Amino acid sequence: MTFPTKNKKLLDWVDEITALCEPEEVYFCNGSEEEFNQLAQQLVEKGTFKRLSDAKRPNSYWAHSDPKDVARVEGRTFICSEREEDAGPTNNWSDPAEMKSTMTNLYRGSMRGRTMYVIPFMMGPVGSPFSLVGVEITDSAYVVCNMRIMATMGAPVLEALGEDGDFVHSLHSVGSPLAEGQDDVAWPCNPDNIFISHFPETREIWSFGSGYGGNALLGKKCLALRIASVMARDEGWLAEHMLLLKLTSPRGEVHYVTGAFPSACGKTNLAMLVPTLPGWKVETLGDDICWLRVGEDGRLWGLNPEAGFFGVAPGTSYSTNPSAMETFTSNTIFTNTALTADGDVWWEGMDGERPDNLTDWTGKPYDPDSGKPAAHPNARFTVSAAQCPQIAAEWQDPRGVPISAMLFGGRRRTLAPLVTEAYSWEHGVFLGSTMASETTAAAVGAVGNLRRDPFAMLPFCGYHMADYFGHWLKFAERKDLKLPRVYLVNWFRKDENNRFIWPGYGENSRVLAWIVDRLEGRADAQETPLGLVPKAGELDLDGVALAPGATKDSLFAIDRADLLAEVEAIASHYAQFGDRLPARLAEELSALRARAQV
Ligand code: O2Y
Ligand code: MN
Repeated sequence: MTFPTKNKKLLDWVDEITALCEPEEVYFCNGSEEEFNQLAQQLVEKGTFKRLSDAKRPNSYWAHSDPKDVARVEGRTFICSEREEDAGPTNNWSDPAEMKSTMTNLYRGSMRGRTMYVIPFMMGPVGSPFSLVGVEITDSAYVVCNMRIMATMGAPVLEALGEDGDFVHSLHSVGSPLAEGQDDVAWPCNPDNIFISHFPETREIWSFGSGYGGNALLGKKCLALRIASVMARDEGWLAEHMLLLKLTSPRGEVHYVTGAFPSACGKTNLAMLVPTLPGWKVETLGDDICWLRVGEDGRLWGLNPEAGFFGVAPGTSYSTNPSAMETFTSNTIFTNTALTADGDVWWEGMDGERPDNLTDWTGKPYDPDSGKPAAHPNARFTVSAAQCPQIAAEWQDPRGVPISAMLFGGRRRTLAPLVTEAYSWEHGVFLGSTMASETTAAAVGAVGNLRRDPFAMLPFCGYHMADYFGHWLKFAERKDLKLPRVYLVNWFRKDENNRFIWPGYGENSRVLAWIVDRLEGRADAQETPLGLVPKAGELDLDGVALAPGATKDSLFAIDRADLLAEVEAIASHYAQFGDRLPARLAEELSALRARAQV
């Protein structure tokens, strides 16, 4: 067999995995459209894909997974650092040699009867010194099709790799070998043996048993966050779970803003916001991941390493996210949505009435009286970011863009004001390290539980979380830097009748406008124990539809008892880190306690 590369490390690795996994054949992906179409057609013939109506959604496909393989699985995600203490209390740790031994046994013969695909891919734009090359070996054609949308594949990657370039070894098997003559299923997987393992010291990813999303598209959470966060620690940059947007004011001022939000806080909606405030413009650069490096000008420059969106479909509509709706009108893979009788997709929260005669996300006729949703709550669309009508022209600028402000957010019924500005970078790190969000039906755990999710990185930080806090704090030691300002936002405050006070969506542009006014030195702020909030009249609330009877105070008031309870909750959150918690964060907590007691 001849492969289109002379890279010895890659050729040797392909040989090694071929010998281990024993595929029927090996196919080296070139990333072309023709290749995508051929694989998609094969998936249609196998029953994994159904081609949607070309009149409704040209060149688009629908897939539904095994019901036991529908989401990222945090409980089966491992950080296999040499020393357990380097994974920290928020990660599942396993000894790397033991994990490799366990998984080698699982991989042995795991691709029998299947094609093994070799996918050279790049995270980040071609030509950027910051882009990272990986090679994913997988036995899933569904993964190849999704990876082609989410990352750069093909000739430019092999060129960047050269004859002796290194790459992140990313191995994936659905773990479902086929015996001679055995019929395949539409969604092969091995849900009883799922392992999503990361070897941070050797920069390797080994994934087994799941064909779904972040478990299987290894460039995304595994490489661009877990492995990249370790590289970033070692090399002095940041790999963050953040959206990236461009904001232009009516005066023509341009500011780039990042935002870290836990699941179910409307991150993709914010990345594609359509402002209600006249004259303001938001353009999208990324909806999930941002890599940040110090530029020659001392500013942090942000880059979205992904080429596409793997977004949650349910709840997306022309009223919540018109840009997303326009993005996936064609060339899209939908997974675990419902299917309409006329060959289109549907989900709960889409505009209009629910159509009759749906096929539900399991592939069965939908029974509206079942009380169950037709689409899985974690149903997804995979689509190229280039199709987004508000994508910023510079979204693939190899240098990235200079960041003016960072937003941290969460879903909090009480306490957290609509917007709070951090007193300093260090205070911003404190706000990030204590981020929390109330869980919804779409997330793990009981509904309404407060889950601490520092920097929205709880499932994605590839090393000890307290060391990660320390890494963020180090940026403040460099006096040559012009760091972004940090803001905590909360769109989800509720009144005593359990109604959201703030309308959110496009109205969030009012908060962004205040932030720009702060950056431009035009708006005053008022000190509170939690940080700086808009002074009376500084946040434009003209014509905004707050919940009945609500006022600005309903969005900003800080209840003393809630605050004191929060101080103690943060103290117990921090306790898990023991001596490894940076002293500066303990000081920030003491300062908050003192401010709360005044
Ligand atoms: O793989 C999944 O089940 C989805 S998780 C996901 C997908 C896209 C963007 N973000 C996330 C997340 O959990 O943060
Ligand atoms: Mn995410």
